Amino acid sequence: MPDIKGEMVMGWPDRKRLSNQLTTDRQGRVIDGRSPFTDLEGLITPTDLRYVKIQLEMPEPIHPDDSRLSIEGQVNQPFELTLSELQKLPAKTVRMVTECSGSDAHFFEWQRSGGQENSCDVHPSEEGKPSRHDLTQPHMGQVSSGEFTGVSLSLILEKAGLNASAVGVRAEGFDRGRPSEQAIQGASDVPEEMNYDKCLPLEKALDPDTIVAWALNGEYLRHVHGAPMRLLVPGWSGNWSVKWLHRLEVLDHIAPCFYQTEYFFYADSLEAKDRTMVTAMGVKSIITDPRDDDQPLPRGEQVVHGLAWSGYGAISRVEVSVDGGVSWEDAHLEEPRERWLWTRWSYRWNAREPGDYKVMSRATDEAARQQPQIEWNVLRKNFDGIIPVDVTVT
Ligand SMILES: Nc1nc2c(c(=O)[nH]1)N[C@H]1C(S)=C(S)[C@@H](COP(=O)(O)O)O[C@H]1N2
Ligand SMILES: [Mo]
Repeated sequence: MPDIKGEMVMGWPDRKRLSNQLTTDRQGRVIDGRSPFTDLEGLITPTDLRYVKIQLEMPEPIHPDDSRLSIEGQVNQPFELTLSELQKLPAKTVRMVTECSGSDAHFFEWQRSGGQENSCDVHPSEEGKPSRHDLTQPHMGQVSSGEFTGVSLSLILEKAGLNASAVGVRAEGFDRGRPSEQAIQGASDVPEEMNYDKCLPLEKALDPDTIVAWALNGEYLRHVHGAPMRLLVPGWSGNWSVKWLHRLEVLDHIAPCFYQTEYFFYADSLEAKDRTMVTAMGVKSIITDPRDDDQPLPRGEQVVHGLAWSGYGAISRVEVSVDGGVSWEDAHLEEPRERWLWTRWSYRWNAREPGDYKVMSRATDEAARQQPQIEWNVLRKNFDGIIPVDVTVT
């Protein structure tokens, strides 16, 4: 038998399969997951390796035959859809990155303190530079890409007939619970129990790529990812993509949903009245290889690999610096480069001289936005800063 140091897969020796970092409840059911996305090949995160995030409590699953999605509010013709009725409408498939606003959050504190050790005042137990590849750290690996199949939300709204007064669409999940201690810090009005909901501005609701999906990566959605029907809002932070969707309410205003006004916002302090709603993701590139904890590299040709994505459009450029940001050169962008998906990139680096290097990457999107876009904010949402990788060449 060939000596492949891995696992037996389908009866044959194979590479070691990756796994995600899972948190389970007392019954062994998954309630949280972080994706080993920096170790993956290709563009689509395998479903088993996706991240999982819930704000309230995991609901009990609903039998697909019993599922109902209601469309109500400022419409001419309120109606309900079962899953099989939804599947009879013209469908489409959208490939996209979804990222939790909190992913990489600790880099904000690390960067704000000038990259010093023991800098994290929010979770003092953490020391030094966070490692993007260490999934045991909080806030790591909360990003994945996927191929979602569903129906444009705009088509459903069209069927219902929007009133001229329509301004927002409140999407509600059937999961219920109380926001966590962390989420209620600074919140003025905390409900005892609530359904997860978000109120999408009409313009984004009518984007044909905003869909109500029932399938992911060629299979029916799984319970943890919001089965049987889920909203997907490509380009915007993961928290907009409401799972376990059971109600769409068209409103003549933007409803002050808890996770819109009290948690997913940008501000300088929790007391600040001046809050900006978190919507589109920033422009982000990360280096997946080499890594801070790698052994010293031998002199000669090296390849720097990474991923880049943006909430506003396809990636048009990635540049790499090996001298800590003094000079930059273009990386090669690998095809395909899709609107909502991440782009893989690579950079051939001829490391001629031994020494210590700071390797950095910087992305630009087709809307001409350059990394970074998101400033430090008290809740540390949507980190898209440039993090150098420390590499030694011998
Ligand atoms: N109904 C409902 N939808 C939800 C959430 C939730 O708690 N309840 N969490 C949101 C957040 S914060 C994120 S990042 C994504 C995570 O989606 P995933 O678990 O499928 O990766 O779902 C969003 N949709
Ligand atoms: Mo999230």
